[in-house]
Amino acid sequence: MTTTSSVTPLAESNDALADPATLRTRLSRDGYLFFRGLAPRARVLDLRRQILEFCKEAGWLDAKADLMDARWSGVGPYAENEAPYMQVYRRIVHLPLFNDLPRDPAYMGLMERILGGTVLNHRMHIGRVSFPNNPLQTTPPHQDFHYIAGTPETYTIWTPLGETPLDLGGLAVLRGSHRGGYLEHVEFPGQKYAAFGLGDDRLPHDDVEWRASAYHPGDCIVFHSHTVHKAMPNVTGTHLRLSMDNRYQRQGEATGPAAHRTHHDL
Ligand SMILES: O=C(O)CCC(=O)C(=O)O
Repeated sequence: MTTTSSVTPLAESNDALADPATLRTRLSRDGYLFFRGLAPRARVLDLRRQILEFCKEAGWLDAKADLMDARWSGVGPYAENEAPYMQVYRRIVHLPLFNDLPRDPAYMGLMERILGGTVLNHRMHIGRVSFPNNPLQTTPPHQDFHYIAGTPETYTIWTPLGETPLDLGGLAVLRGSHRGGYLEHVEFPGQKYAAFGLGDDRLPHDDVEWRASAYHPGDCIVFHSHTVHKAMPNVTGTHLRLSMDNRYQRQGEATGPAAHRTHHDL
């Protein structure tokens, strides 16, 4: 297991933003690109506020704390596919900003440079509210290709919706793990969402390394559909972690169902 104290920071690629060839070289070498402050910070924080309003109405937040602090009330913890979670999540998935933000010029422009063509942003946008005190319901190691299918040349952009120190449980990527292609996933009994993943015995071990950083609003990670990644557990005991995953590929290439459906068909 990756502990927050042992994880290697992600390499930043802001220096190559205007240089598509370097972006592609790094992406094909490492399986990911990490950018500080590339995502539209004000819109990211606006979406955080809108999601937290729903969390507050559901009683998940400490009413005495500042809304944007996302301080947990102690109700739950809940995870995706549990009824109280899905009642809130249905509202999140229908927020206009939740559906518009993934097509922000900052993301689309980046993906155009990387893909070198017209970009298709998948209709399936995924939002995550990760509770503390729920380590077993942490996103396990997996490759998005298992869930997305279509062309392997599909990329996820993971965006933290707020300050995300390591102990809040942000994303970790296994650098270099995309090189071996798709790996057979197994079902994890007891996992309430993202139930298919990769145990230690199925992960590549040569020339790979878990990487994660403390994230700020506006940061984002781009990774290949074969790059193994996972969440780190939210061990704060006190705060909710919010984030979003969006997928991009070249227009005209093979698509799987995720390109055309909303998450859970909500
Ligand atoms: O944020 C998470 O917990 C997991 C995100 C993820 O697995 C993804 O972006 O594909």
